[in-house]
Amino acid sequence: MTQREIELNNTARPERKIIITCAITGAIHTPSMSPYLPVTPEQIAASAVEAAQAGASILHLHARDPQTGKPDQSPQAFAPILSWIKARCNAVVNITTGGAPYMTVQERVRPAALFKPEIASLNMGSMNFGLFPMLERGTEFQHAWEAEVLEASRDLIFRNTFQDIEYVLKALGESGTRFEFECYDVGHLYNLHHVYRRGLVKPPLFIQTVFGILGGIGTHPEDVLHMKRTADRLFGADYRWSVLGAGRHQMPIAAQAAAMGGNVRVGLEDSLWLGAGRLAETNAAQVRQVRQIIEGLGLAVATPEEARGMLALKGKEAAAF
Ligand code: KMH
Ligand code: ZN
Repeated sequence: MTQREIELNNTARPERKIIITCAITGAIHTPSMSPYLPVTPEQIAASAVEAAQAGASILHLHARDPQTGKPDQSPQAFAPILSWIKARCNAVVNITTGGAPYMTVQERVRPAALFKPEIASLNMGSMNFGLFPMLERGTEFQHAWEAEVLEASRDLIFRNTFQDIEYVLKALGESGTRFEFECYDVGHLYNLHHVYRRGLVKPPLFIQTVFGILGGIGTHPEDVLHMKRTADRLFGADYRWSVLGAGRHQMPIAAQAAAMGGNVRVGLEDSLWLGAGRLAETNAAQVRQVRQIIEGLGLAVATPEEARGMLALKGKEAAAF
């Protein structure tokens, strides 16, 4: 494929639809940081359905302990969320295998291995994952674990070795589950290229380039360009590009990528904000905001069925929940 064809493939064209992923609750933020962070299974599921109604075609899911709000990667924590969502909307379900950075990969993979969703996340490299700057916000924490987890991130490696990556690929290999490849820095694109060249992952690769995690690449427009150019060079037409900007960088980075024909991820997992100093009250509010940006650019948002086609997914009924 020529450079020109690669550019055309990953550049905005009127017929190209943009996939909005919404990451509903995650494991980065803690309940005391925002009263709007969904915590219980009912809150997570209802917020996800609302985000889908607003235009998200993919729902990226984590679960939490309903009493403490601590990330909970047990399959039992996911089960009620999954059945509620499946009964109420047609969106693509994406289950995290990242869990929280302090969990083992064996623990992290369990819900996706059991429920065999259309998509699971796959983190493409080991890294520092510094959440401790959020201690400086003066939040009054309701639960002891919140400050402890943030503090512990000073000396924590989010472990995703080649062995771990292959472990996840093997655990989900037979399920037909495809991946959201989380790439937090340029080296992660090369790690993905390594497994791709070995034939362990199949195109089209859905690459989530992540900007602004302390330990990964920054949030400058040049960082976004560099990740895209590198992915273009390594994967050509064999990938679909998506972006996720952490915190206040969420919308500017989504706007930059959308203008370049990329797909976007929003949601309270990645940012608690809707504007400067203004907490987002729902996930749907962020979806509506990014949708306005996309449509303001003269582009269109993909439906779940269009997203399934673009990413070669197996279909909602093929999941095991
Ligand atoms: N929290 C994000 C920066 C995962 O769940 O596998 C990336 C993420 C990881 O969503
Ligand atoms: Zn996640």
